[in-house]
Amino acid sequence: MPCSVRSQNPKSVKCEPDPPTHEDRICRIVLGPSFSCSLFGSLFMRLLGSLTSPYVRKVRVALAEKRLNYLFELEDAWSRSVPMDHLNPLGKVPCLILENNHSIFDSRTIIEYIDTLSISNPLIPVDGHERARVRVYESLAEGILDAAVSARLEATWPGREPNQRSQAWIDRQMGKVTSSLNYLSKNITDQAFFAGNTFSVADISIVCALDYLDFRFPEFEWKINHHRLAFLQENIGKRPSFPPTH
Ligand SMILES: N[C@@H](CCC(=O)N[C@@H](CS)C(=O)NCC(=O)O)C(=O)O
Repeated sequence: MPCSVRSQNPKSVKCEPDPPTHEDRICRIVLGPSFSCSLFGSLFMRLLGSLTSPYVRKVRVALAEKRLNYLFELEDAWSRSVPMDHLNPLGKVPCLILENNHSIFDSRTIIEYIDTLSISNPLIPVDGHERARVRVYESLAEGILDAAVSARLEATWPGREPNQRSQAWIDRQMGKVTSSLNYLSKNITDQAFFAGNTFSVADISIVCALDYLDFRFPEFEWKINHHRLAFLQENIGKRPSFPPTH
């Protein structure tokens, strides 16, 4: 059962999340089997992020797969009044703040870290070749996201005037997305997961990247040419860790 706690008043625990507002910072406790409200603020990792960031989503899915408790603290990296330089000098989310207040940033580094926290559901294989394959897919998915986010910002970032936007830049970035999807389609096999027979961070990263394309680029009809990718996206996306993060 989800629980939400307003950061201004940590004692008021409710059982239904409040609708997020830009003014409010809302902490949501993501419950695991060993949850106890009295632990609030002392033992939990905190994940700073927004509900729409695909990079944050990757981390949320990974935390769910690893069955780890954490506090989810809504943070809009684009409209912060207080800088987050002391947490992540790049001013980006996701940012994971550990119980000792040390912060870890970049979704790939965060996922690598949380994979070490429990032995259940390993996300990154130990073996050299298998590990490299999974990490290449993870990097490719990250590249798809970086290109798609860059194209979207070029088209929509409010800090830019219409005559400062470059269609050539957008086309260049979307070209990277297209060639990455072609590469994936060519290289995936008929196995159940993107990088073989075992669920891994490659699946988290690719499904989150494909879902982001569907969310932000509904006119980009990539599924017409990539049936197998679309099938795996749908199938893997049914795992219980994915739907609550949509
Ligand atoms: N490589 C980073 C990318 C994170 C990222 O770009 N996050 C976006 C949110 S979708 C952000 O915080 N952007 C704010 C900015 O660039 O100022 C990761 O994987 O965590």
